[in-house]
Amino acid sequence: MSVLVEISEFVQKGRAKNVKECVAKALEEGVSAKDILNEALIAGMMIIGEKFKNNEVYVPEVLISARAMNQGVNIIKPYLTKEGVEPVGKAVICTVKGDLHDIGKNLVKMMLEGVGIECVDLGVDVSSEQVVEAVKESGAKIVGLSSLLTTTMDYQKEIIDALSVAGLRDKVKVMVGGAPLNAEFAESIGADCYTKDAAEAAEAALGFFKE
Ligand code: B1M
Repeated sequence: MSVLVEISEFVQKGRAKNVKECVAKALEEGVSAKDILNEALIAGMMIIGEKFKNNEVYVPEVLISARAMNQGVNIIKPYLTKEGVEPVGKAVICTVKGDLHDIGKNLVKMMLEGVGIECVDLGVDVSSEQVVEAVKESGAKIVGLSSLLTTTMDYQKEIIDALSVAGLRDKVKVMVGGAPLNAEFAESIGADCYTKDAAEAAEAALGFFKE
């Protein structure tokens, strides 16, 4: 069994200690941090997601797997985030109101920080008022919104509208993401960009700062 499959299986079983050991082993074997993230840690979480959907596992198992995945992420973090990169600017990032999913948002934050973007992380269940306030206070040039539920994705538009009402819309680029979204949806709500994963988000954000 390859070490990546092994990690994925330990994530699914929620075995944090084994995940950490195998991630360290994979790094020693020269497997890239990006492959460990995408092909093992996220891959394992996706399988749990499918099982959750089919009622084969329940909330506690999902949380235990998420914890195991995060322990693995902590080990590869220094490899994904280039140390000593010059700060390029600020972003406000959050999971929107009504939504408590933060694993993807945290990965996006980590990748943004990795390319030198300072993140003001507002956490989960975040209102439009909180976003507007944070943009005013921080002077961030990017707002990153994450939604994992079909019932919360429309709230992203409310945040964009609130930024317009506050006179901030043309001062920030709004980036959106999360499993139920796509580029068409992003366009329909007036976002500046949709990216499908954390690595793409970091690239796009960097692009905005270079514009
Ligand atoms: Co929930 N949940 N969940 N859940 N959960 C989903 C999303 C679901 C698809 C599962 C399913 O039924 N198949 C489903 C949503 C269905 C729908 O909306 N149509 C669902 C549901 C229904 C629920 C509850 C309602 C369940 C209940 O209580 N009955 C409840 C809602 C709570 C709430 O938010 N109000 C709930 C609760 C939970 C847990 C608390 C148990 C846990 C969250 C723990 C946490 O986040 N701290 C959880 C989890 C873990 C999941 C699944 C299994 C995994 C999500 C995840 O972390 N994936 C998920 C099933 C699935 O997605 N397959 C599911 C791994 C993560 C790396 O991927 O977040 O997609 P993701 O992030 C990706 C990209 O999307 C992208 O980058 C990341 C990868 O690089 N991305 C961005 C994300 N944000 C971005 C922002 C960007 C750019 C890219 O720019 C700013």
